[in-house]
Amino acid sequence: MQPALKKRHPVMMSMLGAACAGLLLGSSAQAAAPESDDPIKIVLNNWTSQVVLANVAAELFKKLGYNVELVPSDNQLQFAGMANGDLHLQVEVWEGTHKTNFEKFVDSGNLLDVGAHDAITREEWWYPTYMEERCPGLPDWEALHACAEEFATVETAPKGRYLGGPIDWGKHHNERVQALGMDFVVVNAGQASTLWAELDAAYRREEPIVLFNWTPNWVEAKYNGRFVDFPDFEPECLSDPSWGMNPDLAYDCGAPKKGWLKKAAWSGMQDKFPTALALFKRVNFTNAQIAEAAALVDVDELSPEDAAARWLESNEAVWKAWMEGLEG
Ligand code: TMO
Repeated sequence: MQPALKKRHPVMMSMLGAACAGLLLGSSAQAAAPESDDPIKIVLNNWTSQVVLANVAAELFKKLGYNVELVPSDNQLQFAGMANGDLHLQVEVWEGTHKTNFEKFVDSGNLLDVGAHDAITREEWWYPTYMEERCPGLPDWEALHACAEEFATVETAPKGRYLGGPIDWGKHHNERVQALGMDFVVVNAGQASTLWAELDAAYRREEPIVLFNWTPNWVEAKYNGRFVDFPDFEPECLSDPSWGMNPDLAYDCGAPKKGWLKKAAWSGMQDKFPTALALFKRVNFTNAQIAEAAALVDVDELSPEDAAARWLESNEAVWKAWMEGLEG
């Protein structure tokens, strides 16, 4: 497509639209999108649904005439980047992964909490259901602890191996193992795909495995399994060592069982990309929509870009409602 044509069209339409709105409603017309040709910088993280839905958001902003750029960022450092305007928005802020840094920069005033999705999340240790015969009492964490040796590998024996996610997910699972006195060693996968490769290999042979997983995700549709129940989460568990069953250490609890999923944006979007921000406020994913986005790549093996296109096709009524009244 020719950039010159692509640009002129929305501007002309917006002038017409503004004139009509002014005549009919007597309102002062807001400049229509795109208010700036600078790219909206959308953060990419390192799990599948986030990458697909970041691409979905990019396509929606493009429909409004914006330029976009997808920028990979560290899970914990991204919030400083969005607060200072180097990055502009993030489609999936998970309570169990991001809460501390997200809230720190929202409190600073330069990062917007753009609201919660309908999706309810959980990020926790997870095992295939066939382990329940070998470890009576699961999903309770004390039953897992009692059964630790079942999960031992050459590198962790006699302790069990817990396969955690990439370090930048900031899970503090080592601290949890220490605080709860569990006979487990945390081994971190370098990337999410390692989790799924190891799960698949173990599952096919019904071998022991306990690993990090979350919902919404595609895993629950393909494998039978359950999250481990740890002592219930409360914020004080992380900040106050005296809270919980270990009086000397923090992190003696699980992750939230009904966590939130939010959206974050640079506060400067209000002035620089107001229509894009108005759209982003309406973006609202359900558990099923997020699981679908992940499965398109991890099960159906589409590229993230093709998955985003497919997702837009199968959710057209959903995103068209978000766009209503915002197109020039
Ligand atoms: C943020 N994550 C979905 C990887 O737990």
